Amino acid sequence: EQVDQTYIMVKPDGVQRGLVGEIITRFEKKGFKLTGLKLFKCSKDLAEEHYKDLKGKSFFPKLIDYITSGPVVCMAWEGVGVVASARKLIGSTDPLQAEPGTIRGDLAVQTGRNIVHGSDSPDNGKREIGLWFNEAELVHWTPAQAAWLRE
Ligand code: DAT
Ligand code: MG
Repeated sequence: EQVDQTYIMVKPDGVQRGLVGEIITRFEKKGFKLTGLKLFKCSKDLAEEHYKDLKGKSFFPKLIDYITSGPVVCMAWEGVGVVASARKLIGSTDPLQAEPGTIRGDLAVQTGRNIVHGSDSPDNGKREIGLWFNEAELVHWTPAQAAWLRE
C-alpha cells in the first residue's frame, strides 16, 4: 500500500490554549508515525504561500494575521491513508459542525479559531511538508510498535 505524508499544524490559538499535547496525542494514539515536529513562528510570506489557494477570499487577510499571530507547532505524520484519516480526526472546518470526538468538534467553536490544520490531499501533504520543513528536520525511523499496528 501507498504510504502518504500529511502536514499537521497546531495553529496559534491551539498553542495559546495549551492544547498542543492533546492534539499530538490524538495522532499518536491512532498509530501514525511522527516524522517532523517543531515550534515555529511563521512569516507572512510563508503563511500566504501555504494558503495560496485561498488568496482572494474575503477572509484571507484575517487568516494570514491569525496564522502569523503567535507560535505554531508544525508536524509531519506518515502512514497508509494518513491524509484522509487525519482530516477525519480533525473534523469539519467549522467547529460547530464538526462531530463530537473530532479535534475541532471537541475543542473549538469558530472557523476563524479552529486550532489545527491538516493537508487535504497526498500531493498537498508533500507540498506543505516541503514548505514548512527542511529535509534535515525530517526523521525516518521505525517505531518499535510498528509490527503491532499493521500485519
Ligand atoms: P480546512 O482548514 O478545514 O482545510 P480550508 O482549507 O477551506 O479549511 O480553509 C483554511 C482555513 O481558512 C480554515 O481552517 C479557516 C479559514 N477559513 C476557511 N473558510 C472560512 C470562512 N468562510 N470564514 C473564515 N475563515 C475561513
Ligand atoms: Mg485546507
